Amino acid sequence: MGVVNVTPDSFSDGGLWLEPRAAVAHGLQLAEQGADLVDVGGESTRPGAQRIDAQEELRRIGPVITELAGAGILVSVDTTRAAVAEFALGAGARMVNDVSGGRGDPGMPGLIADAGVPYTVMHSRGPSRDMQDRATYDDVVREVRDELRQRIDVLTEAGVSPSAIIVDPGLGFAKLPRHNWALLTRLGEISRLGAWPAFPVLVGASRKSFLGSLLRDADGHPRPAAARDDATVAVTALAAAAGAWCVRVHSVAANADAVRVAARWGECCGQDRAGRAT
Ligand code: PMM
Repeated sequence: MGVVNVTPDSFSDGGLWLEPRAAVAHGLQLAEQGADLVDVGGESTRPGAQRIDAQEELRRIGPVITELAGAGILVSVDTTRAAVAEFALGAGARMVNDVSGGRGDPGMPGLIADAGVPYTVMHSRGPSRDMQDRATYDDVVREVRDELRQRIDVLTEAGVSPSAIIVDPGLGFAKLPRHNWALLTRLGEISRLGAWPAFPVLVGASRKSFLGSLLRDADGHPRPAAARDDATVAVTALAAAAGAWCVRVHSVAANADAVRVAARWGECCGQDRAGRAT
């Protein structure tokens, strides 16, 4: 999944794709580089971000979604608002990616049930403005699983089919670096939530600050966002090999290669020493 942030203030690419023509060209390029999906968002969710209104969100993403969908690209809309999701689906988007997991708008579960589209339920703990204040866990994997399961209960009670649900641990959303690493290294547990069949898992590690902290320079300065793509590719390979269904990334080409390597790796795990399928 390639990312097109039509925002002035996203943490790694804010302002680059604010002009619709630039955003469309970028989305087309991501698809050419191997993205199966392009995720278009109009509102930054960086820690501390202030909200914009729905009209402004629609003004940013509407023309971009229409053009990309018209060009045959599988578009996902990154929004927490049911009205924006509904408009985006009307403009040709085929998936909804909701970083609030349906908590941001009580109308979202009903809309997804009616539209019958795939829906990414991301774990978070409230608005981006002050979410890092809520990054307190005794056992982050258990608590994220419990909180995702509660969201899934609300969604299925509203009529959303479990087969439409994709789950996402929400790296960096009310999480400290150690929480992100715990979730990444225990991805299999995120996909199995209660009695439901395993859900596909989406991972959004691309360029996030926990990678910047890992790659601090000798003076202790975090690696800047623009120089975190190689580390992102490493996470992609490991997450894909661990069974992730999708990785959401800013820079597609190398990540698409990593996904293919991981797929081959997985196939070869079922081989004997002579390379024959077992
Ligand atoms: N991260 C961001 C935005 N949307 N959606 C999902 N499903 N998962 C994520 O981890 C996620 C997301 C923030 O990153 P960005 O500002 O670079 O888009």
